[in-house]
Parts: sequence; C-alpha cells; structure tokens
Amino acid sequence: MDFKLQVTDSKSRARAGKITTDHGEIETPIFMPVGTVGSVKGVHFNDLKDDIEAQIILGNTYHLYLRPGLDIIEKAGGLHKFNGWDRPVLTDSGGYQVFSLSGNRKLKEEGAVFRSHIDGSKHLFTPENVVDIQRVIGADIIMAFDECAPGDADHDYAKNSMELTHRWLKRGLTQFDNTNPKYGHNQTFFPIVQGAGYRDLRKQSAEYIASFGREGNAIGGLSVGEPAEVMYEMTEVVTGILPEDKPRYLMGVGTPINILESIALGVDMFDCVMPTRNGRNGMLFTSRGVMNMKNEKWKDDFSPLDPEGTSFVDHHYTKAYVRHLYVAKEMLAAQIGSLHNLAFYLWLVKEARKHIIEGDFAVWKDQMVRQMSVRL
Ligand code: PRF
Repeated sequence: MDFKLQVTDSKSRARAGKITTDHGEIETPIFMPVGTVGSVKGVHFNDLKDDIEAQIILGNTYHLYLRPGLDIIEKAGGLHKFNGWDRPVLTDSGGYQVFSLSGNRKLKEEGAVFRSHIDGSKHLFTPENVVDIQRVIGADIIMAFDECAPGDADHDYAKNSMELTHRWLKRGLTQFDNTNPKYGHNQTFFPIVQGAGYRDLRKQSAEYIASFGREGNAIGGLSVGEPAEVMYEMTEVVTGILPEDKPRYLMGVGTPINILESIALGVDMFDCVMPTRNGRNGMLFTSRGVMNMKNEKWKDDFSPLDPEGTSFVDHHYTKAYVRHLYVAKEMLAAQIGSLHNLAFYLWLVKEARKHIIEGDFAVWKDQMVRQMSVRL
C-alpha cells in the first residue's frame, strides 16, 4: 500500500491524499460503505461501482469467520472472488463486534472468548488468529485486534484496556510480519489507538501506535456514547501525534456532520452503518438536512427524492412514491434509502476533497454543517 499526501488545508488540519492498493486507488478523505457479511445491505455491486462510485468497502472478520466460514472463503479464493467486488476491502478485526454483538464474552490476556450470536457456539479470538483470519479473507487492509472500552469507562478501566490493546498490537504485528498474503495481492496492517475519553491516555496511545511506523493508523473507541465534543477533542489530540504522511482512519464514525468535523481535524478514512441502517428505516441525509421518509408530509410531494442528489434513485423516484414504499414496508424502500444515503456520504467526502484542494474547505464545511442540521 502507498499513501501520497497531496494537499493540506491551511486553515484546518484537513488533507487530500491518495491511497494505492493492488485492488486500485482510493482518493481521500473517503467513506467506506459497510459490507458486514461481504454484502453492503440492500445494494448491488453495480450500483456501488457505477452509480455511486464507492472506492473501498469494509467487511467484518467476526461475521465472515462465523458465516460462511473460512473454509468457504478460502475455497472461493478470498472475499474478492467470493463476492465479486474487485476494488479494495478493509476488514475490521472483530475486536469491536465481539463486544457489541456476542453474548457472554470473556476477556483474557490471551484474547477474547465469545459465543456466536448465530448458534451460541464458543470461539476464541486472539491477536494472532484474527491476523490469520484476515489473511484468509484477503482484505487489502487488515485491522489490529483491540478492546474498545465503553464510552463511560473510568480512567483505571480505560488505562488497563489501552495497555491490553498495546500488548495485543505487538503480538498481532509479529504475526502479520511473519505471515504472507494468500492470493497474490499485498495486504497491510493498521494499528488502533484507544484510550477512551482521556487526553493523557489518548496521547500515550497515539505515541505508542505512531512508534511502529505502519502504513496507516486507526483511531478506535470513539462514537461509543460520549458527547460529540469529547470525540472531537480526542480526535484532535490523536491527529496531532499520528504521522502526517500516513492515512488516519476514524472507526465507526459517524453522522455527516461528524465526518466533516473530523476531516477538519485531519482524518482521512471513515466507515459507519448509519447510511445503510438509517436508510433502511427511512431516515435520509441530504445537503439540505435530514428527511424522515415515513412522514405524512411527503405523501403528495411529487418532486424528485433529492434534486441535488448524485444517485439514479434521487432523480428517478419521487418523495411521495418513496414514502409510499416505506409505509407499505416494500423492500425497495430500504434499497432506495440505502443507495441514496451512501451516494450522499460519498458525495460529501468527494466534495470535501475538492474544497481542500481548492483551498476553501473551512468555509464550505461550516456552511454545510449549518445546512445539514435542518430537519426537513
Ligand atoms: N475498534 C474496532 N472497530 C471499531 C471500533 C473500535 O474501537 C469502533 C468504535 N467507534 C468502531 N469499530 N476494532
């Protein structure tokens, strides 16, 4: 993997860059649609590629390991061959999913013992085996195994959790550096900064993570229930320490406003279930604000879904028709909402990139934040 920092904004820490992988280029800042089980829920790959031009998608180690299982993925020749997505893929390590999804999990020095949310079977994830699993999946970018402390963790808990994450990182790196890709394309490994809502821990973690000089770095443990100001403050501490010449990935963030504010703080990569999950439920993000498509007010509004939208669905369907589909619980409603929201997120980061390059990012960002705060 290679990262070229192209432009740094003079009035904020925002950056424009380009990541090159064996599966193609990624222009940053970028949003990565979430494809948990190897599919972006409700969205065909031709729409992802040709309509909204997604450059990279995310998959989850936890889900893919449990189902369909590594034997099937390996037999297919890796996830790219299995699902037909030939652009870059990043896989999350399972650290976060084990804690948020599986019942009675137990943390040990060795790793995390957990029960499958599918059939209750017992499994162990270690910093080593999640590297092996991500090798089999064939992700272009592999994530370290970490513990994401709860948003309200006290300092003691957060410190111990961060130190465990650091010890796990060393083990994961050793495993990564002593194993090889399976399918002929290169893979890279991103460590993850933790430290909950504590400046001292965030600083310590960012310095530790930076010391490894890996090809990219991630910020975890944010957007887990803490106030947005805390998230921004922690992000600012960390981006002030992580190397300038490596991409920075803020995990699981966030709303369109969170994304613009974090780009201003020097973040390059994002993922979040929000566009697809909220899209399925009828909450649509636009450059003029948020629409609840189930609302009565749209019932006879025959204007296009989003006149300023970039996707086919924005111009082809009317608000009244899409509202009807949601009310009737048609699966097409969820498909339209997901595609619209992903198109909007990808437009937003592309536009941010354009304004960083043109030099008026800060002004544009403030204007967009105001516009997007409206409830339509
Ligand atoms: N760690 C990992 N994945 C994550 C997170 C984390 O802290 C978060 C927190 N926002 C989302 N996804 N491995």
